[in-house]
Amino acid sequence: MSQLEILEFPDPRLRTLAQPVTVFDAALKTLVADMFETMYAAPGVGLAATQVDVHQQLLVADMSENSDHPLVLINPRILEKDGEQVYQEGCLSFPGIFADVDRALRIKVAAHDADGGEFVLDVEGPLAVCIQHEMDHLVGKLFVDHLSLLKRTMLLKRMEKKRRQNA
Ligand code: GNR
Ligand code: NI
Repeated sequence: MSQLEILEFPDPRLRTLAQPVTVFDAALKTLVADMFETMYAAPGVGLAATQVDVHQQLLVADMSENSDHPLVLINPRILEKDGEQVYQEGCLSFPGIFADVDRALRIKVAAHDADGGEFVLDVEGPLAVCIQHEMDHLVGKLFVDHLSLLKRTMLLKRMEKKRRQNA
């Protein structure tokens, strides 16, 4: 297993549209294992392939207390969504910045596992937030895109300042 490098904003590769996975082979399983290793080490609760510069529709997540409920979603698609929730989000591609984002409360999502089998997941609350956040990455969308221009500008300035202080 190996840890992968996580792209950070404003890397333009974060805006890439991911393509569907068509081959469910050993290389895909290695990628999934490496993404889990990268996510747990960060530490994070989710990771989209886009963030490790792999432009395929693949995401991993684990929002469980003990980090023992790994979820892999390949070629995920939303079947239903309803309700609304506001949750304070962070993103491994935006170290140190957090903001409240409005999303659906509950989603029903169909996806494939690493063996190609299809399943449907009905989730709500924080896990629903995480999956929506990761699915956004797969279409090149970032959590700050959900904010008002004013809020986004303030946060990005704050991030720049932190970056300069750390340099
Ligand atoms: O680790 C992460 N935490 C998080 C917290 C609130 C809402 C979403 C997330 S996802 C994030 C990891 C990440 O950047 N995934 O793309
Ligand atoms: Ni993210």
